[in-house]
Amino acid sequence: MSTIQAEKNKGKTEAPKVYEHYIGGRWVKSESGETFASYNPANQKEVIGHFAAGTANDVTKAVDAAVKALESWRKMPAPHRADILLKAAYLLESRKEEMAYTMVREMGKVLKEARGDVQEAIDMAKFMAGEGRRLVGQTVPSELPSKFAMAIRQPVGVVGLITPWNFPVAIPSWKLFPALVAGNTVVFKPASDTPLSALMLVEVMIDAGLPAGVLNFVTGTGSKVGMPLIEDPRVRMISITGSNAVGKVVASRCGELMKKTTCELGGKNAICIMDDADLDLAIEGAIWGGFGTSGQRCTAASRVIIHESRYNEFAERFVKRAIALKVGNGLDPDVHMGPLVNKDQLTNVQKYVEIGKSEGAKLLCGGKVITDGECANGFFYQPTIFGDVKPNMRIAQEEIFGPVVCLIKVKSFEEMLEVANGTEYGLSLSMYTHDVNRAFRAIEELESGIVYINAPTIGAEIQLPFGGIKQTGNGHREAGSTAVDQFTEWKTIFIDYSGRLQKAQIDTHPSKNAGAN
Ligand code: UN1
Repeated sequence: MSTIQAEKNKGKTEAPKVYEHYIGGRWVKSESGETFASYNPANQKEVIGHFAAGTANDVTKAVDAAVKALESWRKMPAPHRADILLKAAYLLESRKEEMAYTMVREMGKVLKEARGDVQEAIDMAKFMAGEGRRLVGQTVPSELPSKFAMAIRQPVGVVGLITPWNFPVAIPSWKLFPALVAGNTVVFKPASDTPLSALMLVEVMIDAGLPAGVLNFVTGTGSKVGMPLIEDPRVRMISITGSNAVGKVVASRCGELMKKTTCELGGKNAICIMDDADLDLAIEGAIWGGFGTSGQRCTAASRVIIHESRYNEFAERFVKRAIALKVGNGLDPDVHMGPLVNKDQLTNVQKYVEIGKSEGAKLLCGGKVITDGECANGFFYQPTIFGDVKPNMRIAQEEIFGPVVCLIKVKSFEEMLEVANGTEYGLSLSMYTHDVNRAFRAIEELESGIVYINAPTIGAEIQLPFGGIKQTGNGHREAGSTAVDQFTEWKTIFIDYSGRLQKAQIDTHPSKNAGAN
């Protein structure tokens, strides 16, 4: 099942490979015997591979294996679990190029970004390996003498990870590595658009020495694999990154089942450009934030809110830069923007562009599917900018997840904050200004989990919490040490070594004898 072999499949003579689930330490076929294909979004004629179409029974077997492996895995000292993660970090480094290349073929982002995606997983593996020697608990003074009070972390148990296609290696790593270092066992269902990138991550974990059953991998649809995973009572937690619509279905069902759930969902992020901003810097930031990964990031800067005194200059120069972006196959080093991931995404973007036009926004550039030349067989869309967008238009409120940026003109700093905060999402907001007072007010008042000053909304580093408020998430953070919070349960421990019955709240010194005095 080597992926080097898969790379060779690019050759016209060899048929694309068939890949299997990984359950209980073995590669196994789907019980259904059926497969689904993954295609290159830059060239639909290229099949990346065939993958096992999972069923509820496959999920049951994966959970069986995860349950079986849990006892010894959770008892392995965390620093030893961490050693496996560190080994995985080095293996990821050695396979970085191969994985990045596969990722471009599988989901379309440009090679530099694909390398960044794998790098994010490498960083996360190293960071979480360090957590193996921390997994910090609490020790506090007791209110009673000869009594010790502390709280420790314990694994949640078997956890289900459901991950998206836009960061096919990085996002699984944000979930998988903290889950493993904390002593959980895992059933991992990757997005059906990017099963091979995910499978390569699984191969790395196997090579790093993960014991059988600790990580189980089941490919297939949300309804046939994702839902049975959620429904299995032995799965104690679901961690999902995806759209709001799917996140709500998952969170509601997990709520009914009293299952721990972490949802990392949509965004409608904005770059704010004040009158004193460095416009050159802001334009480069808005290009990277809006069109990086073809706008398919939950952190994408899909709105740019500009002070009226700079609006015309910004709009003119920004449009010029966007038109100059080269769109094409992400493997071509001259290409700035790859395709959208699939036909549905393309249709969705096209739908929003029509909505924008009908709402009265002014199409400044783009707005079309690209069908000529080397783009003929892929899902390519022009970098698209709407001007004169009103904050309440649908294109300025709803997540489009494509290369479409809305320009909104405001009159003041206060109005800028209000517009930036005026969506149902709260992931990433950015402010370009050189006024330190405004910068700090923005930090204080922007309603989002992440704030950037003089940088775009994308590109968070892994050593700090990642996530959002409002409709973006359900109150947790991935990445950083905070990721461990998701994948552990607290156990509070009191050790009384006084040799007598001591009653908290009642015996407490000095009020104990208050009545007697
Ligand atoms: C996402 O868009 O789903 O901060 C994740 C960033 C990346 C991760 C994005 N490090 O843009």
